[in-house]
Amino acid sequence: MTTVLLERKMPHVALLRLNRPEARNALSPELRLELREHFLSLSCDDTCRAIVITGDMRAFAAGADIKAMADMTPAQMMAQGDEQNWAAISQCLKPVIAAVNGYALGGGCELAMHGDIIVAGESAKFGQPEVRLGIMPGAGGTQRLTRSIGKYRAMKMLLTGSTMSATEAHAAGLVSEVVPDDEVVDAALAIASRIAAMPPLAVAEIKRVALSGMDLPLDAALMLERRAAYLLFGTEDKTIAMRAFVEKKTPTFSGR
Ligand code: DAK
Repeated sequence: MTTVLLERKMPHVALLRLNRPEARNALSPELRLELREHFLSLSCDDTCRAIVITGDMRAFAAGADIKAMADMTPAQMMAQGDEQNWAAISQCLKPVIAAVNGYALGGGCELAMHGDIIVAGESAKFGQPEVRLGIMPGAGGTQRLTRSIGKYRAMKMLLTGSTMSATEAHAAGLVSEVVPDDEVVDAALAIASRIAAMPPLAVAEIKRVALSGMDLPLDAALMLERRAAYLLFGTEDKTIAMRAFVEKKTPTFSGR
């Protein structure tokens, strides 16, 4: 069975649906591989300018597949090379919007945090319950959660395995927008569609600089920003956009 479904519902937007509803979309090794293949292929697909990733109404994803991990040794875990699967997502320069309904736990919460924007349904729940299984997050949970919501709220979740509601996650800065449960995917697609209408090179540079800059000292990050900003003055889309503004027309971007 295909564990990740790709839908193209609107121009330039790809929708990836995790498809293991019977296992609350637990991230099996097969699913992680399929996800990686989709991201690698969408990354170099010029017809895709934004990616929405979602699960179903009960679960975005309930984490790594515990049944598949239960008997694994450290060597087997390492041999899986799971970091390559996650890198395909984190290194994708197309904006990624996570549309979260239901549970986003463990690797599921980490997957949502690989998104640039997180849209959550009112009933969504976020958490890193790995500690209860005697393990810990391994796909960025201790780092991305702490950087998103701060040490004290993150530590409470990481050390107790407690969950956060969508409203709490929004207040803490983990979620971009909370909407009624049945509007989550449409809201995410609407954001993706707005982004897809922007000049793609500008979008890619903004994503690259915003994310890379977060890990740099401010001076270096500002330098990176300036260089990228200068670079965009050389694009065809900058000329198209500024001319359209002056002539009061709607621009159509070339992606060059
Ligand atoms: N893995 C496998 N199966 C799962 C699952 C999971 N994470 N979550 C749910 N399922 C399965 C259940 O076993 C059940 O299967 P059957 O019994 O029907 O065969 C089915 O999905 C329905 O689950 P429930 O009956 O429990 O459904 P409920 O709606 O009552 O509860 C729940 C939903 C999500 C609250 C509950 O299922 C639950 O607590 N699930 C486990 C959540 C969890 O602990 N997640 C963290 C997993 S550990 C690493 C990278 C990443 C990671 C580790 C290392 N490296 C690179 C080193 C990540 C680790 C994790 O994510």
